[in-house]
Amino acid sequence: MTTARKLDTAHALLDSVDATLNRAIPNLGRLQLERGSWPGDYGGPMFLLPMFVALAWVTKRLPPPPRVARMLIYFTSVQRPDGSIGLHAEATEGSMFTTTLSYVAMRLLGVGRDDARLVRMRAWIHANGSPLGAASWGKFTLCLLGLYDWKGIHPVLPELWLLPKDAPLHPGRLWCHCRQVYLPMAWLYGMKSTAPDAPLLRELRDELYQGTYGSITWEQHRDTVAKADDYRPSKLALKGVNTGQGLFEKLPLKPLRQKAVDECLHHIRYEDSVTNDIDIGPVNAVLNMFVHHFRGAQGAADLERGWYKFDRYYLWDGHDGLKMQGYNNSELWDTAFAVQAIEAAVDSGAVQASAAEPVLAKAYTFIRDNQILSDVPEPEKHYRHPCKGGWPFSDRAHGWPITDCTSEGFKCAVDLEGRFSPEVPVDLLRDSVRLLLSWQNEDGGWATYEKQRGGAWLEQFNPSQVFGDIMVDYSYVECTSAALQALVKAKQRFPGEFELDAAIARGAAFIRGQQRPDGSFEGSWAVCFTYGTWFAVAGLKAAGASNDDPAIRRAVAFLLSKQRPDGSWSEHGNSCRDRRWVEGEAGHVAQTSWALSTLVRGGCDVRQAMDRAAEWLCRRQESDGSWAREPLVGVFNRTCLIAYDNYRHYFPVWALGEWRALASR
Ligand code: LAN
Repeated sequence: MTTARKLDTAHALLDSVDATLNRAIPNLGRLQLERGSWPGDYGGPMFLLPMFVALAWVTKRLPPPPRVARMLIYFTSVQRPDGSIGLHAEATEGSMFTTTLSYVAMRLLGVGRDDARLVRMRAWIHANGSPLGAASWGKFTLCLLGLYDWKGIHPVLPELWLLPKDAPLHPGRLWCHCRQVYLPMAWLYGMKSTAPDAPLLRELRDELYQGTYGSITWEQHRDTVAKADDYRPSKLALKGVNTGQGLFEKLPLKPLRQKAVDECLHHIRYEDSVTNDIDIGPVNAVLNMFVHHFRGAQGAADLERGWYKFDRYYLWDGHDGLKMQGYNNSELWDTAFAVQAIEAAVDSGAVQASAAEPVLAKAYTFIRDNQILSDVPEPEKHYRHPCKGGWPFSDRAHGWPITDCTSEGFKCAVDLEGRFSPEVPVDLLRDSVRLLLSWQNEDGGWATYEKQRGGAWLEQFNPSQVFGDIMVDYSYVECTSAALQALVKAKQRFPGEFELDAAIARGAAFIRGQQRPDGSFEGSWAVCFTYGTWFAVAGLKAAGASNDDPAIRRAVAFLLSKQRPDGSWSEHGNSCRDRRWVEGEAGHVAQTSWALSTLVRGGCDVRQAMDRAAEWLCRRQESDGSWAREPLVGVFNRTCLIAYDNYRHYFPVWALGEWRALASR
């Protein structure tokens, strides 16, 4: 190519990136809610809606027919060609756990046993065993409905909550999500809470177990698990503990049991109260309500008060039907990223500041109004870390602060300081810094909600089968990078006020230690290596790494090796499950954005690779400034994908903004 032609194409690309950004910002403005955040579908996990339906049926609160019809559309749209339902909406194989629960849910919603969808589901269940092979949370849910016998699951002892606080197996040491799921489970198990029998349940027992229900030797099936549900097979250590728990369960210790379930109930009601009944996540949102239902008249007010959360927060009517979401929403997280993306576009010179101002103003309001202002009452007694100054993933009403959400919220609050009023009070910014420092783990990294409280050895007792790494709150590359970026900002904002250098150095060392031999970093909360590498490089750069730092060079080389001929990147969701790069089917906008952004920040010297990525992102934009929906890109606990519906709207803006700043230099 002649120099003149090269210049022409370079200009053409700059023009096209500018046009793309100037369509994307108004699009973000259109999608923004009045309160300043961005709404989005947070579906994906397939065990949630069935659990909700089971609760609605047991409590006689089934939704009105048009809503039921939308739920059935959801089950229909995610049913796999072989008749099964996967662990998440886009799973490449069926799961006994979710297929059984979905089957039950559709029947409870009024679908007849001869319905073609159910016939296919049943055929899959029987061809792959029976509900005896469902993963433990599936069996547990079936127990609540009387569709599985309590004798057929390992005990979930409420007495564990009476152990001395320092005991290695005390639930207070567990990752808060795990703790908050097993808490209502312990109450429900302790009480063996089961819905009263009903004709429909008798039919279901027949259909699911092909008439054998009465003759099952339940105790023998505690460890029975279908192949597809056995991601983390039970370890010997767990088997030992389970045998011990089984013996304990046989002892006649009525007063102790009462004391233990009362203790559990105290913590359940506390969790409801500090989250405005939203609860930390979707599973305890449902299980806590089951508890209140089974408490009878005593729980009626709690159930009544908590019920509103489902319609308002957890149920989402999306493009593929009505589902239950994985959290009450993802608004703080989305807003913080949208702000940084828009800032990058403006800083690059492509977008007029005035075009972005109204969007940023509203977003700032949302970030300000959703910072957590106080600690929960008596935190230590309830195994809670302080909260004041933190930011949640969703909103203040939810109330649980998270390390990386606090970091992203803090970064935005500082970046936009002085531009909009009223402002985040400076003392609350200081509280965020203190909180971030208080969360740093001994290994130098940051976990999700709390400091790591138990050893990794606890993972041997993971009873879930379908999820990996749920027992303790480990340090993660993503959380650590976000915290580092925030602390570096804190250093500029509050010079000399905090001891930050050592924390930053230890955090950077943690990230370095996570690099794989191929130069990549594994992501834990989105798919997968493009995400982890994006965070890792951002963290190392913030901590002062130069572009010729070998860790950065190797990360960049890794990404270059994965670029597709069309300029994009694409990782299949199974990368997380298999813990290795699995190439996706088609270029992915969010992943391409993370990769492009990493190349720019990492000082990639292959300009052509970055230009092809930028060009690809521009080409993929729709005429209204949006990007089309793409495969699920969020993940948790290695196996379960979850939607981040707004990633496609702001990550390309961020990456193109950064590319533009570099290209016009
Ligand atoms: C989330 C959502 C937010 C997410 C980020 C902040 C994006 C991440 O950087 C840190 C981890 C975190 C907080 C996270 C952890 C796992 C959650 C809570 C979820 C993916 C939403 C739903 C999921 C929860 C565990 C689902 C219930 C299932 C269990 C195994 C308990």
